[in-house]
Parts: sequence; C-alpha cells; structure tokens
Amino acid sequence: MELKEAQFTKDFINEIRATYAVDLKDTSPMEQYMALGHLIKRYNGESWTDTSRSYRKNDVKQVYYFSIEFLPGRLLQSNLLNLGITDVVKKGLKNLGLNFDKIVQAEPDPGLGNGGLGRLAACYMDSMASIGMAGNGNGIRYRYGLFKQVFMNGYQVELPDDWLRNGNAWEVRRENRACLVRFGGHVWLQEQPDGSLKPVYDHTDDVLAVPYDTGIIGYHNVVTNTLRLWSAELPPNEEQTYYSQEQRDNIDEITKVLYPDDSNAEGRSLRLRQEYFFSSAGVQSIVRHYAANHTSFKHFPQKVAIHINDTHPTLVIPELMRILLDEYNCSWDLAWQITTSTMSYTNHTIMQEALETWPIGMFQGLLPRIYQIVEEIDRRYRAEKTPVFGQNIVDRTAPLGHGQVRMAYLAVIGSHSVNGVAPLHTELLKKDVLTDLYRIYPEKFNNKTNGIADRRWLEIANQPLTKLIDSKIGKKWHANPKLLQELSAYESDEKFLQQLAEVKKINKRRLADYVQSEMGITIRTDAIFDVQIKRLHAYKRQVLHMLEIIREYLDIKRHPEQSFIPHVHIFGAKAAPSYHYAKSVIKVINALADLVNNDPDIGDKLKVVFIPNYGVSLGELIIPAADISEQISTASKEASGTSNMKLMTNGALSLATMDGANIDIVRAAGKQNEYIFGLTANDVYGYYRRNDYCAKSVYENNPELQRVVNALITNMIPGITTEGHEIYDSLLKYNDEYFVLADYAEYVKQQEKIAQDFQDTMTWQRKSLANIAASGTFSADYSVARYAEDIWQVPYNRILK
Ligand code: CRA
Repeated sequence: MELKEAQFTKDFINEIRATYAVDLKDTSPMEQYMALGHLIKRYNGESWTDTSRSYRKNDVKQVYYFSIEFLPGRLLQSNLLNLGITDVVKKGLKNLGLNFDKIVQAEPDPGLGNGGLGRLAACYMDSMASIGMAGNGNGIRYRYGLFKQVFMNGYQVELPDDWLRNGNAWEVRRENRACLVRFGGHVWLQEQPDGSLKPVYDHTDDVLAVPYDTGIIGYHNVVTNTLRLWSAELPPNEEQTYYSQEQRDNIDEITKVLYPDDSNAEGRSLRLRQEYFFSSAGVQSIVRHYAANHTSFKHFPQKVAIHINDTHPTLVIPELMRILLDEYNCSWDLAWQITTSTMSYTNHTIMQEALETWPIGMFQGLLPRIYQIVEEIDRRYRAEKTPVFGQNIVDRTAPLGHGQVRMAYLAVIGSHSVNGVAPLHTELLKKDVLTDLYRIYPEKFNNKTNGIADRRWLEIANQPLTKLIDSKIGKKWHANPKLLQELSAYESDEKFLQQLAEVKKINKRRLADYVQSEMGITIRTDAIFDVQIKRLHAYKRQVLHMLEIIREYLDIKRHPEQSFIPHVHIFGAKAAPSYHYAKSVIKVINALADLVNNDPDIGDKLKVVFIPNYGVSLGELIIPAADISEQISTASKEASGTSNMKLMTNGALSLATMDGANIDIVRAAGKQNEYIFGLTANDVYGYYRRNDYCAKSVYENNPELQRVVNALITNMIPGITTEGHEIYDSLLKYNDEYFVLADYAEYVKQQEKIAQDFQDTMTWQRKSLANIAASGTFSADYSVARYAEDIWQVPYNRILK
C-alpha cells in the first residue's frame, strides 16, 4: 500500500490520543504497539473488505483449512512487510523518538499451537494469501495459549499464557455471525408427514460459538484472507434460562486452554468437545455462507473445499452430513457424495499414540446425532466393502471397532484425498499405518511435502542475510523463493563467502547477547552454534545430543591440553506437562549445563544453553544464528519436520538422520553439504521385523559409549539421581526404543567431522551457501500451490515457477 511518512505519524498520534487519551511521551511500548496494530488494521480494512467481496462476487471456490492449532507468531512485522510499509513506519516511529524493536517485542506471541502442526497451519495461511488463493482458516480462540515454560532448579515449570490480557489488536469479534453448537441430551428420529425422518432433540447443552476474525494479509498483492477462531459463550438468553455456575464453567472451559500435548492423542471428553465445537461452528458458517448465495447443494464441492489438518477436525465429515440430511433434506447418497468430494485430510504422524480414538460410550453421550451418522457411515462402509475386500480387512478399517470411534479411518473414508507430509512419511502411511485403507482406496493417497513461510524466516528473522542476498540477486526471490538458487553463482566468490560468515557472526552476536542478559551465560561467537529446537520427545532424541555433550565434556577433562574447537550446544524445547520422561530429559540437560558451564577446566571451550520457553519468537532469534541444525529423530518417526527447513534457509548445515523431509533437504542441497548418519527407516523396520535389536550389546561393545552412558548414574552430574537412572534404564533396561545407542557411534563421527570442517571458513560457508540456495523449494508458497492444484482444485493468481 501507499503510505507517506507524514500521514503515518499524524495517524499514529491521533490513534494514541483516541485510544489512550494521553500524550505519546506518556505511553508504554504495549500501548504504542496496540495503537499501531489498530492503525494498521484500519489501513488494511478496505483491502480485507474488497477481498471478501470479490470472492463472493466472482463466486470463487474457497478453501477452509480446519486446524485445532494455529501458531501464527507475532503479526506486526509480518503485516508491515506484506503491506510493504515497514520502512515508512520504522522511519516514522524513529522520528517520533520511539524504539521499533521494543514495540515489536510488546506484542504477545499467540501460542495457539504446540509445535510443527500448528506452525504449519499458520505458514499455509500466509502463503495462501500471498499467492492469491481464497483460503480461510478455522480454529479455536483459546483464552490461554500453550504454557509459558520456566526452569526452577532445572525443572520445567508451566505458567499460564495470558496472551489476551491487553486485548488483541488484530481480531474482529463478529457476534452477528455466531452459531449454536449442541452437545449431549437425547435425540430421536420423528416421522414427518411426508414420510421422512427428522431428528428431534431434547435436553441438549447448547453453546454459542462466536467467531473472531483475523485478517491474513498477502505479500504485496492487496489480498486479505480470514483466519476465523471460535470462542465458546453462553447462548443468547431469550427464554431467561438460568445457568448454574457449573453450566457456565462447562461452556467456558471449551475454549479456555490449548491441550499442551504434541503428537499424542488426548482421550478426554473436553478435547472431544473442543473438536466438535470448532468443526460444527465452522461447517455451519460455511454452509450458511454458501446457502445465502446458491440455491442447490449439488455444486457445493465446486465452491467449497474443507481441509482436515490431522484428525482433530474429522467431525466436519458427519457434521456436514448432518446439516445436509437434517436441515436441507438431502438423500444420504447425495449428501455423502457432496461430503466426500468436499473433504480432504492430512495425516501428520505415524506414531501410534497420536492416532485418535474415542470410546463409543463417551462419543455417543456427547454427540448423539453425530454418533447416529457415524454408525450409518460405518454400516454402509461395511456393506459396500466386505463383498469386495473381505471381512477381516473391513473389520480392521471400519470407523467403529473395538468399542472406539477411529478418527483417522473416518477421515480417510469420508475424504477424497489423504496426504502425508514428506515422501518417506507418505510411503510409510501406505505400507504401514494406513496400509489396509490404502488397499481399499489407493487413488486417495498422495504426498504433499511441508513448507515454511520463507519471508518470516528470512526477511523478518534474518535481515542481515536478506540484505546480503538482495545485494547479489535482487528482490525477486521474495515472491518466488526458488530464485534463491541464483546464489549458487557465488559459490567460489570468496568475498561473498566472507560476507556470509560476517552475517552469521552478527546473528550469533544477537543470540549471545540474549543468552547473556536472560541466562547469565557467556558464549563465544566463534564457537560452533549447534542447535536443536523442537518439542521434547523421546523419538526426537534430544538424549543422543545430550550423550554427545557428555562425551565432549569427558574428552576435555581427560585431555585438557588438546586443542578443542569451541562448541555451544543450544536447546529449545517444551515438554508436555504430563510427559514424565521428557521432563526428566530437560532436568538432566539443565544439570549437565550447570556442570559444564561452571567447570573452570572447561572454560569457554564447551557451553550448554537450554533457552526456556521456545516458541515462534525465540525461533526468530535462534535460527539465524545456527551453524548446525540437529535433525536426529529415529528414522521413520519424524513425519516431516519444518525447523529443518527454516534452519537450512538460514544457512545452517544439517546433522541429520535420513528421516522425514531431511531426505529431501539432502537431495536438494547435496549430501556433501550435510552431515548424515544413522539407521535408515528400512533398517529400523528390519529390527522390528526380526525383533533382534539389543541395546545392551551395543553398549557392551563400545567402551567409550559405556563411559558416557554411565555418567548418567555415577553422580558425575550433580542433582539428577532419579532422572539419570530413568534415562539410563530407558536405554539399557527397556532396550532403547528409539535406537539411540545404535546410532551413537555414527553420530559422534559426524560431530567430529563437523569440528574438523568448521575450521575451514571458506569451505564451511560454501556448504552454508549451498543450503540457502537450495532452500527455496521448501517455501510454503509452493506447498499450498500443490494442494490447490492436486487436492482442492482452487485457483490462485501468483504465478510460481
Ligand atoms: N509433531 C510431525 O511430527 C511435522 C508436523 C507438521 C507433526 C512433524 O514431523 O513436521 O506435524 N505431527 O506436519 C503431529 O503433530 C499430530 O502429529 C508435529 O508437529
């Protein structure tokens, strides 16, 4: 948009006066931020209205991306960037004597997600708007986001994230678009005069779903899409119904907190209520919008695509069926045809414990009408498929089985497309997790590799690198990130490689300053910054990284005279509050950090920094500073990963197993530019098949490994008696479920190679450059374009080459 500095300063001062009734000099950064947010929202109001109007007028097909998590990160900078007014606003604020960075920091980072899945949904929102696609988000407006993590005596403590405390500058409450969502009660089918059956409800608990919309601004294209988050409230009280405190609490509870679990199913009825709540409200509002502009539902799938982001929103399937059958008198066959043509589903994990199932009793009690519909889907599925595929496979895959509603199976059966998030993951879905359904519906399965919001991870998070890249290849890559490939022309340009090294230094300095001021730990910026940032989970193997730190520590202690390439190990990870083992790993790493960081023999050769409260904002600080990107999950377990892509774009070299999208990163950047080790997915499945992995014998045959692992139980690390034993036992007594010991030797070898290679700055920077240049292909712009073409059949208008 066009904006003159004088105009901006005038508007901003007026905004401050109107909102806070004080002079600028008396405002806090929070107030300055809120005023700025409101002003930008107003600047963008017309484009938001125009976008919605043009979608309606042209009857454009729209995508609705349903996700129980969205992790958008702070919006101020990305909105300024996408509107193209960053420089004017920065200059204006500076001339008013304000500190832009402080204002940016005042924005709360909405923690409406756990990790990769929620962040992916947010990246996709940004990219859909940026390539001019009619893409809407649908989720929950949690009153409290993911807990704030602090460490006390090295233990994780969870504090509430009261992110809405000062209001939310970007959202618009739309009470006039609210809908009612029904829970519980009784339902029976009553015959109508025309012979049809209609459900009659009795004693239901009704909840009002109120939408809060946030404009998602496209990159330099005057498109603003909508992210709609639902909040649960008391229904309008026309009959003066009395609500007891308990009833009020029950309603309040639905959108109060985000479940803090990652890759783990939550078998609690509140979670099921959350799932139905936003699925029902979202589908109701889509149908209402459609019905206002169309007379028949026949062509609904030509106008609407509904995407199910992991199984949590699967109830959109029976909910759309319910509305079509009960409210629009469609026949079952027509309703089913419409529903399956509309729906598509992404699976995000092969971990069994993350596959959602609900006990039938609970499900039926909470959602009686929806249960009837699921029963009918199940009955028809069995009737249709048994004659063709036989009883066994149909029993194994039906939506109802073993007393459970099986959400993933319902999602596959009720959708026309099922995708995994990296090629290996999709193969494993076909061969393992969903293999029976793949036999029945091979045509539904396809891969869509994840992607990231490049502009956030480079233009916002890494301005020094962005400037350097722009100075060489111009700015076209901002809208078409594959053009980063043009940087390969500079691989032998020593001056450029030197500049790349300087940029990295600047970013390392910025992180080091933060670590100094927040944690009181001094780290040297010429050390290797070795970064592992992701949720704490056994399969991600932070323990393997931890063993390496013990090894390095013992090494320096034993050979203090030997030269050692300074190494800083940086962690960021939240553990689910109920995940005991993960919390023990945090404690041990923190205890190890205390030992290492305070040992005078170690000095500044080795440092361990576990930065608390990792999230999108900290990612923006840590990622640009990384030399090494640790992507060391047990092969086959990490469906894709996305921090691997962000770190790559910022020039980090991957220390990685051949898992998830690491495989694709290696293919894109070249194996010689990464550090690859460990079992492959095939090796892991081989062990499963033969059942012959023996962690103990790996341990017994490697004396160095013994020394390292024993450090967990020999009081070398003060203060971790039980936690050390717990990890030790997981490796040796319980036979190391995630093959940490199996991969240890090769991992260490790669770490040694890294220490060697790091000394040769030119070669290192050349590898870093190869990663940056090849990273454009992982932009979410291309991912959503592939979804649009292959799955959603929706148009978009920015041409991507
Ligand atoms: N935990 C996968 O484990 C993947 C993201 C996004 C995950 C990651 O490898 O990158 O999804 N799975 O596709 C998940 O949440 C419920 O499953 C994740 O974030």
